[in-house]
Parts: sequence; structure tokens; C-alpha cells
Amino acid sequence: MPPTSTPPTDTDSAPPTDTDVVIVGAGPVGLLLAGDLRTHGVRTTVLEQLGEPMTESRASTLHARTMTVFEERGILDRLGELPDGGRGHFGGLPLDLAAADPGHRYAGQWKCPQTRIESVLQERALELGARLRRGLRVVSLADRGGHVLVEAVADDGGRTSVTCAFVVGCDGGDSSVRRLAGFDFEGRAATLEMLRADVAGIDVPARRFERLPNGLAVAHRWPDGSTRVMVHVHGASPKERTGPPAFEEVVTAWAEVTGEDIGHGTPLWLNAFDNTSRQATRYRKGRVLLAGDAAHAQMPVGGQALNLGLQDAAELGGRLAGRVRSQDRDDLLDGYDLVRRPIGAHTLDNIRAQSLLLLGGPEVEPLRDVFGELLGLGPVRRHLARMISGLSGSPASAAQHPSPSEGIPHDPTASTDRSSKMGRLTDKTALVTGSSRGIGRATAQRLAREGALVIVHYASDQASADETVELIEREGGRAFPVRARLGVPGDVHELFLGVERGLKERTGETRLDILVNNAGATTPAGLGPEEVTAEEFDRLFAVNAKAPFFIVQRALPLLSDGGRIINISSGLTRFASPDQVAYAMTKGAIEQLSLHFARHLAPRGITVNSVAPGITNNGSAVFDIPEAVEQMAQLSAFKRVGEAADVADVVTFLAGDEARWITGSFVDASGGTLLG
Ligand code: NAP
Ligand code: P7Q
Repeated sequence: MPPTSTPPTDTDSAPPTDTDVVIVGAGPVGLLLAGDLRTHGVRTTVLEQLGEPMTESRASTLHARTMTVFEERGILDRLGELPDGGRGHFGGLPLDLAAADPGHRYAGQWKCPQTRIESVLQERALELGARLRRGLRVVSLADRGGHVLVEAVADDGGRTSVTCAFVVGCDGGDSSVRRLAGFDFEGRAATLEMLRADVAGIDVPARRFERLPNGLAVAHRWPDGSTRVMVHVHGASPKERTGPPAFEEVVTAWAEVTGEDIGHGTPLWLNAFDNTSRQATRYRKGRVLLAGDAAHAQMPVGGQALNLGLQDAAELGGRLAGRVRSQDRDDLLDGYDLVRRPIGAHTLDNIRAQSLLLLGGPEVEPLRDVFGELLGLGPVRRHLARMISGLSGSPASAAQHPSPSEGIPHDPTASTDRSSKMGRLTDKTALVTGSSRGIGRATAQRLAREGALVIVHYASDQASADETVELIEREGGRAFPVRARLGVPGDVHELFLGVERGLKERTGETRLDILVNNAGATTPAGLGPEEVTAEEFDRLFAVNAKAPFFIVQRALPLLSDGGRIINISSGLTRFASPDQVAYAMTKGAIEQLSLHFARHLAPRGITVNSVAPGITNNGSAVFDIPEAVEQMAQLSAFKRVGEAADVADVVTFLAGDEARWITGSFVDASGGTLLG
């Protein structure tokens, strides 16, 4: 009988198990997870079908987020210096992955053969006390209410059984765990096939995704002198296969596409892969979980499959450990599905798009031309590079840049669990002005992650506001956009028409719990104090000072007792920068708003505070220029520019119950820029 999703019935009297967690599959994903579980003291057994570690290196690229995951666990030290993987690509079109975040210490991509990753992860897992049993093929799983009985068959036919509290399938695209537990695996069957081989004794020109009239060819010389060739003949559909392709097939396809004969070479490794795109409809079924390729099948392009899988494991370890410790924390496991499945789905979409660009025939050329043009635009490059690097504004990638608060990011069992359905702000409503991008967007995302229904206010950039809402919804959060240009007559009225209508539709009332005055206008660059006109001065005050005052005034009847007002100021109220004098004056004004309203609203338990960021990456073009970023970074005591998330975390703290005793305060969130 497959395990079911009925609530666990284990109690203190449940029978003792052989181990807490059985991981099926000793690939990179299973081994990373095994090590992580051991750091939390979870008894962990890994069952692997192969008697010996794999000798072939399917994947070899590590992305920025994975590098951070490895660094946090000391795995990078074990791997030693890794070569820079150079520029990346999107569907074969050049894309510098460093564009994701030039300030990130692991911006770009890094090379390490999968065999090396596996051996280091295995060494770590074993040192930490995981048990690894090789040569065992799992043949049945049975939920015995409170524990799972796992049965496996050895190469010699002998049977072994292990009882455990949880099973994690890290057993790849052809996962037995997925099949035995009855997970649905939905998506699209393959339509196109590619052949790969490592071949010794051939000398062909190096090729990076060379599109030729008959197909696509890639050739890359390994340090040992052998050559990795990859070839797709336009339209070649997947064959029924029971094993790897014959070398002759590769030779024929290579000749058809490049006109070159590699038949005299010696094949060292042969492999066929296709553009299958499938994902488990859930990542957890009762006591069985899936991670890596077991949870999602995709074309291996640009190393995304490996990185996605490793990031699944990184998210799961702390959660599963928390659940093993506390029977009432099923929410931790639900959170794993909630966080990782949308990221998987999004990655699969992007891989499908890439496979069309890469493997399509001449008919995709116009699309490639347009894509090539788009990739010339900084924000497009950054968007795609962030997605591939695992640095999109998603919960699992919250550690975009190691920030002080993320010292132990893989222990999500603390009360601040980011994706727990019962967040700290569940049932709260929040208005974040100017949340179409930058600090406002990051704040909206974090408040929503804590359970708040967020009003995403913006002035004109509807597409970006919609994207903020979409990012929130993709993580299971709730949000809606409201448009209102601030600093013009009728602005606050327009804003609250949208706010009240939206709240009424969704909650049946117009109660507002949290107000973040974030929208702000700045002085255009190059406008010195002598050049500021009366109009410019008035505009800055209208948006940055007058509008927040009247927003607070208008919000008073809606604000709940115990509510929160957070005004975004700037470190420039304490740091002299003459070009920004008028802007800084407006921020001085908003700090006064906090001080005096704090006193006024204290009887209602409403706190009012100012948060002052320093230079913060809000996605504007200047943050695409590494030299500029480097220079700006020097102002902070931590020698980096702030990330929007750095500020959003501070705002989210002030929005919570934990900050009830702070009011009328100025909070410096500038990474020590004011320390001198
Ligand atoms: P940003 O990326 O420039 O985004 C500004 C946001 O405010 C957008 O959502 C924009 O909406 C909205 N907005 C601008 N003018 C508006 C107007 N007249 N009416 C309504 N909405 C308007 O912002 P940011 O850099 O994240 O800054 C957010 C806050 O932090 C601001 O108060 C800023 O002064 C402060 N701050 C920023 C930094 C920094 O280095 N980034 C440093 C210290 C303080 P649309 O997209 O629809 O136009
Ligand atoms: O210099 C800032 C700064 C800036 C700018 O860079 C120009 C921009 C982005 O158009 C507006 C802006 C807003 C700011 O709040 C700051 C800022 O807070 C700051 C800057 C330089 C040194 C220290 C700072 O805060 C401590």
C-alpha cells in the first residue's frame, strides 16, 4: 500500500525506527541532504542502487545560489578553488550570469565535475555520521502509520528492510520512490532528442552551441584530451531506448550536422537526453518527500537541473529536521512544497523556452534575433541571470547576498519560518506605497510571506506592480495592486479609493494593520544645490513628505489598534551629501512625522517608526556597473551595497508583534554607513 497523506499518527508510543530518515539516492541531492540532516542530529540512512559512485560527470556547473549554499556549509572549502565557468547562456544566446548581481561574491558560474561534487558531499555526509548503504534497489514503501517500512533488494537478490519516520526520494528522473509512493508526475512528453558523448582520439573545432543548417553542435575539449560532443539533428525525435545510444548514431548525427567524421574516435561515454518536462504535482505525500530530478524532469541545460536539485535539498534539510524533532510541525514540510514547487515550475518553463531557442529549426531564427536584442538590455539580462542563478526574489533564494541576518539560513525551524502558513502577520493587512520595485517590492514580498494581505501601490509602472503581485502569489501569498500618483491633487483620495475597495472585496472590511510609507522621489543626478528649482523642491516635498502625512491622516480611521506605521527615511538625514539636500530635507520631514505621530497614536498601541536605508540596490541601472557598485560599497561598514531585502527585513521586524516596544524611533538600516 502506498503511503498516504493522512496526518501522521506517530505518538510517543510509536515503535522505534531503525533510522529517522531514509534518503533514496546517493547523488549530489541526496548526499547534500544527508549531511544537512546530520548537522541537525537526525539519524540518516542513504540507500543507493549503484555499488560504486558514478564515474561520469553529467553536470559540472554551479550557480551563485548553490555556491552560497555550499559556502554556508563549509563545502566550498572542501572543494577548493573552483575555476570560473565563464559567461553563461540562455538557449544558446550569450548571457553573462554575473549580471544577476555584480556585487554577489559568487556572481557568474563555476565549474566542478559532478563526480567531485559527489565525492565531497559523500565524504561530508559520512563524516557527519550518515549511513550509506550501496547496491540496494528500493522495491517497496509502506506507511505503517507512524513510520514507513522501506524494502530493498541487493544485487545478489537478498532483501533488506529499514523502518524510518520519513523517506526522501533523491533518486533521479526515473525515481522508484516517486513511482512506489504513487506521486503524479505531470507535464509534457519529450518531442526532441539530443545525443552526447565523450570521445577520445578526435580533433574537431571547439563549438559553443553552433547552429548549422541541419542542427545544433557543441564540442568541448576536456583537460584529459577527450572531447565532449553534443549534437541534435533538426526534428530528431526521441527513440525508444533501453540503454545508451550506439556510437554509430552519434557519428552519423555529427556528420549530418557538421560534415565531420568522428567515427575513428573511441567513445568513453554515450548518452541521449530529451526535452521531457514534468513535475510532481506535490513534493510531499504523507511521510514521503521528493527532491531533485525525482521531483522534476527537465532538459539538462546550463546546469539548472543540478542546481535546482541542490537548492531543493538545501531547503528541505532544516525543515525535515524540525519535523523529526516536533510532531506538530507538519507545516515545515508543507512549506517545503510551497517554496520549492513554484520555483521548480518556473525553472521548467524557462528551460522549455531555452530548448525551443536552442533546438528549434530555422523557424526560430526571428525569435532568436529578438531575444538577442532583448539580452542587450541590462534589466532583461539581470532578470534572466537571476532566474538561472537561483537569485530571483524567491524564498529559497533569500540569501542573495550573505547578509548578517542569514548566518544560519538553513535552519528554518525557528519561529520566523518564512513560508509557514501561520506567519507572524497572518490575517494582517498591509499597504506598502511604491512597491512595484526596489525596497517597496522586497517589503511587500516579506510581509506577504509572513501571511499579510499586501496592497501593492504604484504610480505608473503597472507591469512591475503586477509582477510584484505575481511573485507574492507564486509563493502562496496574497496581494493586489492599487495605482495612484502621489504628489498631485487628489492623490490620497485616489489611493484610498483603491485601498478600501480592494480590502472590502477580499476581507469584507477596510481594516488596515500596517502602513509602510516607502514611495519616494529623488533629485535627478547632476542637479547640484544651486540648480534645484522651486518646482523640483515642491515635487520632492509633495511626494516624500506631504503625501505620507496625508496618507497617515487618511489611514487613521482604518488603522487597527496595535497597528504599525513605518516611514522610509534615508541615511542622508545624518550623512551630508550636498547634491541631495532637498531630498534629505524631505526625509528630515518624514522623520518628524514618525516622532510626533508616535506620541499621538501610542494610546491606541500603534507604533510609528522611521527606517533609514543607505545606498540600496533597487535594480536601477547604476547597479549594473561593477565599478560604480564597488565605489558605493565602500560607504558601508560591511563594504557592500545594501540589498532591498536587507531593508525589507528590518521593516518586517518593525511590523511584527516583537517590535511592540519600539515607537518614535529612528532605525539606521544602512549597513553601518553612518559609523564614519
Ligand atoms: P525605487 O526603486 O525608485 O521605486 C520607487 C517606487 O516608488 C516605485 O514603486 C514607484 O512607482 C513609486 N513612486 C515613485 N514616485 C512616485 C509618485 N510620485 N507617486 C507614487 N509612487 C511613486 O525606490 P527605492 O530606491 O526602492 O526607494 C524606496 C524608498 O527608500 C524611497 O523612499 C527612497 O527615498 C528610500 N531610500 C532609497 C535608497 C536607495 O539607495 N535605493 C536609500 C535610502 C532611502 P512606479 O514604479 O509606478 O513609478
Ligand atoms: O547617494 C546616496 C543616496 C542616493 C543616491 O545615491 C542617488 C539616488 C539613488 O537617486 C537617491 C539616493 C537616496 C539615498 O537615500 C541615498 C542615501 O541614503 C545615501 C547615499 C550616499 C551615501 C549615504 C547614503 O545614506 C546613508
